[in-house]
Amino acid sequence: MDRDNTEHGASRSGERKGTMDNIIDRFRLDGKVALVTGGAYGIGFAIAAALAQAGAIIAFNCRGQHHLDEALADYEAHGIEAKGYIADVTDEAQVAELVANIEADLGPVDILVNNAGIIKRIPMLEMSVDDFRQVVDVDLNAPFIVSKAVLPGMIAKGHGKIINICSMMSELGRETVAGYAAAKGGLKMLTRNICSEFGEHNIQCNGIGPGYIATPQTAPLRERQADGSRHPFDQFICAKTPAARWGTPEDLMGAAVFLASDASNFVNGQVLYVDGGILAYIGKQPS
Ligand code: NAP
Ligand code: GCO
Repeated sequence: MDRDNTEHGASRSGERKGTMDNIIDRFRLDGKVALVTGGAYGIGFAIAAALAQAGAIIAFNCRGQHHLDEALADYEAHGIEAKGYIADVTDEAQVAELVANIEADLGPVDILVNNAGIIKRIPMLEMSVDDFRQVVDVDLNAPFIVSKAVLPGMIAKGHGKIINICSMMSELGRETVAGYAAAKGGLKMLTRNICSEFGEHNIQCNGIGPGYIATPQTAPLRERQADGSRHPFDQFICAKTPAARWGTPEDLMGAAVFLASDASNFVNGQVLYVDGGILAYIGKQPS
């Protein structure tokens, strides 16, 4: 048997050549329809912009006309042709109509980013059950609802990508975010379950776990104090993060394109943490 042949008669160099071709092309999303929930601003907007730059056709939703109009103007200003829809992701009927409208306007959804999310920062003993339920409804029940709505189309097409925007709170807790941590922990397991149930249909479901990202959601944690000093939480996070900075929505764009593309077809059920290293670090010793 010569150097290039395996016992199965296949040529090793042939195998190598097949897997090495066009690796950059495997990150392209040309012609793929992507739905980014909550894509009007923040992390969702940045992820939608990244998928558009890779060639995807963008659909996004939010709850109100004002945010929709502002978002459409922002997408246009970035040279991105996006279709926006008003839909509350916690409402199954609105989600069914959203997906039906997207399919009629653009075609079946190839890529779903479950990004829409809220947080309520309330000490647990002061948090009402209703507050807890509202957070779980948006951050966990809604990804289930929207995933269920797009999976039949993905199965019919023989491929699909679902990306759930998890969190460091999929791994860690902290005071005042009981509902959020419970929901994001559950979202990590929903990610693994969708992977398990639909992998045989060539559908990959993975999560992105952002660290602390500067968006409207975290603005209260970065507000300047009355004396002009930095918010204590702002200082805390920068000391806990090896990158010594807050992340930006743009920091998440590469991970989103990777998990939405053919480059990740054998990656399934994983959460990719884009956190500046915070989850790996005990934190800087106070000076
Ligand atoms: P954000 O600035 O508050 O944006 C949240 C988006 O979700 C908005 O577009 C909002 O749109 C939409 N949304 C909320 N509830 C909705 C509902 N019921 N139906 C439809 N859309 C809804 O938050 P962000 O910081 O960009 O966070 C985006 C995602 O990343 C969330 O899942 C969040 O938990 C997660 N995350 C954020 C960070 C961070 O540090 N920022 C870190 C880890 C994970 P409307 O309000 O206009 O409807
Ligand atoms: C908080 C923050 C975090 C971030 C993010 C971290 O109050 O602790 O809002 O929860 O949003 O989820 O990954």
